[in-house]
Amino acid sequence: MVDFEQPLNLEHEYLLDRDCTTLSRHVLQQLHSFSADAQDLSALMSRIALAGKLIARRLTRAGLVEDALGFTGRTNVQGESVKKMDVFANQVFISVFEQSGLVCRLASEEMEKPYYIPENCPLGRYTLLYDPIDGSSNVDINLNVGSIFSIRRQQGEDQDGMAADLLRHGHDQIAAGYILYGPSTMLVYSIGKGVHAFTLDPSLGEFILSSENIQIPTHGPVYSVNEGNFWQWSEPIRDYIRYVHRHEGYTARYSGALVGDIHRILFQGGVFLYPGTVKKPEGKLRLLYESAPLAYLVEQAGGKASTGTQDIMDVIPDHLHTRTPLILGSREDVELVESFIADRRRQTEEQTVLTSKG
Ligand code: FDP
Repeated sequence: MVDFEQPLNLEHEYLLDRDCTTLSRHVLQQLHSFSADAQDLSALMSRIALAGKLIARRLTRAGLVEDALGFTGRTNVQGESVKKMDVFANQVFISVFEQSGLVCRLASEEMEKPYYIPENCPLGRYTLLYDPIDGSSNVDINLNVGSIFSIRRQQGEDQDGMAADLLRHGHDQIAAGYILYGPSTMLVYSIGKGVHAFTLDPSLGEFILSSENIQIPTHGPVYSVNEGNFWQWSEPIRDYIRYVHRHEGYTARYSGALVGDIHRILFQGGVFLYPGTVKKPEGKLRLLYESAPLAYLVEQAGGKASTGTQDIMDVIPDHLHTRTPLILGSREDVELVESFIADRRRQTEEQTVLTSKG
């Protein structure tokens, strides 16, 4: 029998409320609306979450199922060897959006040209840009990997199928985020209203809100870079690395998977660098489905993303798979790297003037 004299223990209500903050509910709460646009965004995020769950499920059993690990023997448009998991994850994103009426076009690292879902195109005015498996060198050794995504509104009819409307700056993104496949699977996203992290509860099969309004510290101890490339970098990047070697309070962390490294920096501060090299000044990372979505997230969290001389969000790609150098993380740390680049540039200019004067 209920004892009405006893004060109610409401702790379980709080827990229940927390367990109920699913991704789709969170999107609608953020937009304070049930408008068609809000419903679209909520449905888009739910489909991305479904892709994340399907990929996470395959990754957790990858060592046990046939044909999950290893290379396909093919190379992609970037000239990189394609892994079986890359192909699987790429197809998962396509499949979850088929017959959704949401996404007309998908563009990814694994496909030379955008992929059209014609039956969605009369209604679906959105394009999904994504890197299905980021950090794929980690797949075969059971270390963390991720998926990166970005959503843009389709501009115009794209009659020739060349997707010229995608060759625009990162401010056009209406949502972006990543899924981290680590000890737990996490989805981190922004729709331009802060950055929020969800953890997959496998018993519910749902992403549940775990951190809201994440703010990246203005400075952090971590610098995350492949130092094996030291002798291929330009002098200012080497100057910066020499600086952190000679000053107390810095520590190196580099996992080989961008999403994992950025996730650490988002929560604990620091800077991630994938600079250009003397031979490849454009660097390795792709703007539209790697650098721009992560820049959008980090800026929403109060951080900064730069090529070293320009904000990543302002860069306009000249083709779908354009690459950029990437320096991203805590505002002060990114600005410090930029200052090394600006100093060298100034010195070189002064030197040129002096030499020309004789
Ligand atoms: P990967 O090629 O394994 O997919 O996206 C490219 C990426 O991984 C990033 O995830 C990672 O940070 C970087 O490349 C690793 O490149 P290096 O091996 O050259 O350091």
